[in-house]
Amino acid sequence: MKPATFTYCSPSTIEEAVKLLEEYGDTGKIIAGGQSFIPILNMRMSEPECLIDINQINELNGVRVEEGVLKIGALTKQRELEQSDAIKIHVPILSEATPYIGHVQTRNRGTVGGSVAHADPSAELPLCFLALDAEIVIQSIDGTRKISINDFFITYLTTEVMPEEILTEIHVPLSEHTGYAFEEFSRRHGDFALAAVACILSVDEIGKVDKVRLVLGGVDAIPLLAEEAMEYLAGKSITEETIERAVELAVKDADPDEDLHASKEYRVHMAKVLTRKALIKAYNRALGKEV
Ligand SMILES: Cc1cc2nc3c(=O)[nH]c(=O)nc-3n(C[C@@H](O)[C@H](O)[C@H](O)COP(=O)(O)OP(=O)(O)OC[C@H]3O[C@@H](n4cnc5c(N)ncnc54)[C@H](O)[C@@H]3O)c2cc1C
Repeated sequence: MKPATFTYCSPSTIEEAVKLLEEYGDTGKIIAGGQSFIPILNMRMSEPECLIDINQINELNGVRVEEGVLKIGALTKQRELEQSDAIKIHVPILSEATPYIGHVQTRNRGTVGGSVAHADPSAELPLCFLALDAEIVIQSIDGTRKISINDFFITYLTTEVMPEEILTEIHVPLSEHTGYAFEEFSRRHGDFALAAVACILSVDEIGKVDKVRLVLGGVDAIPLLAEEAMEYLAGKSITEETIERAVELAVKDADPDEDLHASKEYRVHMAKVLTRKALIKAYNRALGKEV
């Protein structure tokens, strides 16, 4: 199928883009990398009156560090994230997770902001940004607002970004001596994950867990922040016993859909296996050990 007819606009500044978004409201849609939206248009699951192509807005591009915060422009390509030295140094979980996103070809087009705004619950970047406790920057003609990623995802493919708004940046607070791990299982390389886990963990001077953020993907309508497991682990040593308990707590609220790729039980089982692996890897990295 081909998309329904639309007007094509290509603003070159954020100001022009938000004016268009305001003008068209519900009937205007942003296109970034098009890797998710073009199929949606072709299947006529969305029939916008105006397609607002943000690819000419240079100010939405790039990665920079400012005052202890890593700022990633929404239009930054996933491939750039994968190859960025700043990301490898400051936020290595993103370097570990990005190669799982589709294929080199899709990562060359697909954008960081597009992945976060699209909000697929199996997508790698939303999981990582939730584990990293990121802030999402959103703009409209009324100005800019920041929202914690903890409050950003509403349900499948639905976020706090309103029709008249554009996601402009993702801010990640930087912290030193932090362990990290990203684990994923899919049937074939490049497929969306059947289950995935992102973990950020730091230890105190005697090796007990100081802070931990643990996020499960593919097991709910949104990336699942495993809060009970996080609370349980804080202040504890990582042992066989604490890991087993944390794994059980992490999947307590998991409620995955069943589809032709996997049953509910299988997804939960994989989430447990991956949570265990991620916790051990992140803990060892926090201790400075090779993994
Ligand atoms: C073969 C294939 C395999 C894939 N595998 C994976 C995978 O394993 N993991 C994964 O995470 N993804 C995967 N994807 C999707 C990924 O490639 C997309 O890049 C991503 O989902 C969307 O990013 P995009 O820039 O292409 O956004 P688009 O497709 O252009 O847009 C997606 C949605 O986000 C909105 N949007 C985009 N940018 C903004 C913005 N700045 N502000 C507000 N709204 C915005 C659009 O309006 C649209 O609703 C795959 C895609 C393909 C084709």
